[in-house]
Amino acid sequence: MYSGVAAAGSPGRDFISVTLGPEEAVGVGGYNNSKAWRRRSCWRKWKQLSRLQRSVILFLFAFLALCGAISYTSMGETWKSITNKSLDGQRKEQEIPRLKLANPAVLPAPQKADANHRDYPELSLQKPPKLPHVRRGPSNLQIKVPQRDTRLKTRHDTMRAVEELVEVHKVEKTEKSIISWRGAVIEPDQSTEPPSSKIMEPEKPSSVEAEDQKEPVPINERQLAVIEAFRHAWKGYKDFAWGHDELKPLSKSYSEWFGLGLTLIDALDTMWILGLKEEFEEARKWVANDLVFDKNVDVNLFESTIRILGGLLSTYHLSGDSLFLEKAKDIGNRLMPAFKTPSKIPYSDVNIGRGTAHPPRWTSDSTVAEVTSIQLEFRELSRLTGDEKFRKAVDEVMKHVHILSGKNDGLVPMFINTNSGQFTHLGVYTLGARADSYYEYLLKQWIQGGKKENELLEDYTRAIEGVKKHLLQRSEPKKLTFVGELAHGHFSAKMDHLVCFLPGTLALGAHNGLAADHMKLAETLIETCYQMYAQVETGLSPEIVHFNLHAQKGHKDIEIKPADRHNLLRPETVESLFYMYRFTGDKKYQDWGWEILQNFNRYTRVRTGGYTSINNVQNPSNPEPRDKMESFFLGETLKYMFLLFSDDIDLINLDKYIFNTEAHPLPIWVPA
Ligand code: DMJ
Repeated sequence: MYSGVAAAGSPGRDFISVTLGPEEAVGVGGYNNSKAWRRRSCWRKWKQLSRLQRSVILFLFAFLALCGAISYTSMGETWKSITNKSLDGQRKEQEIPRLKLANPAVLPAPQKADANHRDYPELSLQKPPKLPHVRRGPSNLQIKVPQRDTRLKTRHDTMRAVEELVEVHKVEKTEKSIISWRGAVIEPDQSTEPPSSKIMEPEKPSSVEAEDQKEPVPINERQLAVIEAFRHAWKGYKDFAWGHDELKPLSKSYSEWFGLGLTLIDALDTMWILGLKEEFEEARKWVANDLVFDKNVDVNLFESTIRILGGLLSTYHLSGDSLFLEKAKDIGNRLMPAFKTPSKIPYSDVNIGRGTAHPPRWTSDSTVAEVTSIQLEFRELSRLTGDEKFRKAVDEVMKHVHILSGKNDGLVPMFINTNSGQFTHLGVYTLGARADSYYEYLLKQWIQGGKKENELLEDYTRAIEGVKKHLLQRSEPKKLTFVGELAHGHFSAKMDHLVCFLPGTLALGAHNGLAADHMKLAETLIETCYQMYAQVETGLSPEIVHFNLHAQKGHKDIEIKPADRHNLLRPETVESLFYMYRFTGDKKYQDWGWEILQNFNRYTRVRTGGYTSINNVQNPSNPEPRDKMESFFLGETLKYMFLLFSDDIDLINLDKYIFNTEAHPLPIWVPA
């Protein structure tokens, strides 16, 4: 309360003095705090002031009120801009947190663990209120933002539980622990037509994000064991091979193939699917800061397409992070010189820095499986970028092979010449190395494109008939159906482990409406693939087996030659087990996969981190470690294990996604 105004309005002194005096609050006759007295007293004081004094006081009031109004508005602006800046900052530095912002409870959003606690302390405890979706995606590229995981939800207690599972044997003994974890529902873009063969428009951002309302499926004990295995493998890679192609876990070093961080890229989407936030974020930083394709290095077109281009595209789809699409475009463009050949059948090798391509030194042939198993990736790259050249190049290869002579009831030879465009080394037919994924990609391209490209389906169904006619036999004593090889009319009872992709592919075809006997065949073949593990001393399959066609006392169905008894941690059997379990729900497939995981842990796990290929699956006391962890162990084997053990059919829904041959899921353009 103002009081006791001592005015000094003398001419020489141009100011007003307003003094606050407690004594003024005390009126004559003592303190009277009645409202009426206070009002009267104020009014009296006011009247005692000169006009000048009153004007000055009024002016001061007005001025203060104005200042107040201005600072209120600017604080609001500042607050808004601070909030926006922090969001932008998060988006730039780590793409994942922006997903958090879209819906923190339901997105996989790999990010620093402490950031989780800091920013979303409620995440581990309860479902936070829904926040409005933040539009994601690279508007500058005008690409379609994939609809992605809407349910990869992790809880910190899950991760803690994983950390405690240091030894897998502990997991085996553990009673069912109740660990709540949200599985992923990955919603690919469902609304897009396959690109036409004419001018393509790039995919545009969708206007509405898919919202998944389904209840999350809790993670189970076996999935936890896979997570633990992955983290152990990753630890080795991180400690001794970070940023290099492959870990050498025994010598605690690395090997280079292309010098492009192959294991790291191959493992990106596995980390996303397993919900390994910290690991993903760290790897993402490496991709952002250290992955450079402008290098004078020869890469194999097929391997770099399925592992690098495929890995980047699928990670883009799962995470929505445009960094991965940018990198995919970069490598895609750098691989294009491979197609500059007289026949348009691509060369096997490309120098991605120089932009030159060439066949291997000793031949002008390419491998049939290699030139026909790059299509899913390049077609998807065209769809995302609107640049048709990628799709044109790979479609041309398929059209060419479709009409080529030299097939045997749909079965293709293993080599094709880049000059003439003709098959070479005619007369040898296998579903194993050098031909395997030709068959896989016929079916998968047909599914990817919405089941419209009839030539692909035709070639696939013919080939399966060819397999039945020429390559199927049964072994003794267990009468296992297996896929052998044909060489110039002679049947060989040899089967590569690689052929074990076939049961899964057959099951996928049957699921997509192909003949029911494809599923029957898948069931018998997966049994054989399992026996390729179960009948061996370590419980791990060798690279190649020979089946006994005649019963002999004391002989099993399977013979293994010394040169073939290695195991490279390959995925094919686990891959097929995954498809079989998804389509039949028969738990035996999960149990078989669980046995395999345990045997990988027994015989290939390296104590200091990582897993190793082994030289001798027949010697449990010394499986002879090879000192190499292939990138596909993280990219494929452990991913398929995790999916096999999941009971959530929406964790990479097979009606919405198609896996490339390196287990990188890409969207089906027109899903069922
Ligand atoms: C992977 O690179 C791919 O699965 C490919 O199709 C075959 N070889 C390895 C795994 O065995």
